Amino acid sequence: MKIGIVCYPTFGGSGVVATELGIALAKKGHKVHFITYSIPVRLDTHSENLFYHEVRVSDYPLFEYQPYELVLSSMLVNVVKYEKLDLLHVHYAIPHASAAYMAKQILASQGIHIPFITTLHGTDITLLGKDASFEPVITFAINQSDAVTAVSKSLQQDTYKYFNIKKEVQVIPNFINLDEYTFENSGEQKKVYAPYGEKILIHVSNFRKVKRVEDVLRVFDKVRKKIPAKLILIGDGPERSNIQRLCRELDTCGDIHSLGKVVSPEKVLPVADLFLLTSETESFGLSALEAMASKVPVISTNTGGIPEVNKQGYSGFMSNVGDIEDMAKNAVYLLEDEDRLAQFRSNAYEQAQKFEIKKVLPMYENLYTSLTP
Ligand code: GMT
Repeated sequence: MKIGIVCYPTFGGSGVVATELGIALAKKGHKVHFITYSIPVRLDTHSENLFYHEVRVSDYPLFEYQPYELVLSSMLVNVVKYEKLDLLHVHYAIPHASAAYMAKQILASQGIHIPFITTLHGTDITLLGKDASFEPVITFAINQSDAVTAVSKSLQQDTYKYFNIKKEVQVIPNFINLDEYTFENSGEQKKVYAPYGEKILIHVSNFRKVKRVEDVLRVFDKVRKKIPAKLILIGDGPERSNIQRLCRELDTCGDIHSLGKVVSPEKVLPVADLFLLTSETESFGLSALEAMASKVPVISTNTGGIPEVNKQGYSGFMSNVGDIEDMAKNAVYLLEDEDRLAQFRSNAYEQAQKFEIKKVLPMYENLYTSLTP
């Protein structure tokens, strides 16, 4: 099959899922065309089945805002037509679903019929999409999609709640490729971050407000008062300066390793003893799944789709959003007992196995087959 994938090429979860999906499809012999504004960060595999089409908006002085969506639609028309694609799969509704709808209509006027699938990832529904400035377009584009998927039951329900959706929203969860988790040198690497055998807590995100990274620091501060510990921060984003300010205020900067954006977090995650995910809302929590695949238990909030991923008292613990005391208490409970920690590590890995790519990929392939002649 020839599949066009539209996504954000950045470190965000939707781009990661779209890229890993494309790579897996290419390995199975499908021709996969990525259509976006730069090479997806995780697209480091070279394959005769993978193609990249850059969407470049020229900087015309009349525009205060560049019309990316129109250029994307035109590019979709061209790629579908000249590469003879069978379907389009767009990740993150804004603005990809409406761009795909526009391309579909243009192509239909030329006698070319192409189905498009919209995969909803989270903030395109729970934060941005439901905002009045987007809502009518998003509702329309979702209803016009040939199929719609959401990455968790929670996101499926939020979509029905916030939008007047006439289509079925199918749940296809995020997935993980456990073959990428090799645990190479993690013992040696651990000493780099924690030379005196301190426990290591880790957080990975795009440092947006919704992640409540300040709570990560506050939980860490409480934990290190009880147990010698270090914190690794992976990622970058708008909250970084607030984080720096808070670590100075709490006097914890010396125990924090900020690694910035890391292309392969699976190479660092296995050094950690606990993963912290303090989000206000989270449709799934791919980063938590990546931690569990690294045998790292998860201390998280209980919001959105997180309970579908992190099992209370098994792969980790969940607390109400903002309940720093409870999160710190649960973290100490796990870190203070080696046997307990080892048990939770193995549970976390077992939980991650439920989301193995080989279980999830056929769901997408079946959907593709159902939409093509
Ligand atoms: O905000 C992010 O975490 C990035 C965002 C994205 O779309 O790039 O992630 C969302 O999609 C991920 C992949 O499906 C989910 O695992 C994340 O939970 C979701 N983020 C939120 O809902 C906040």
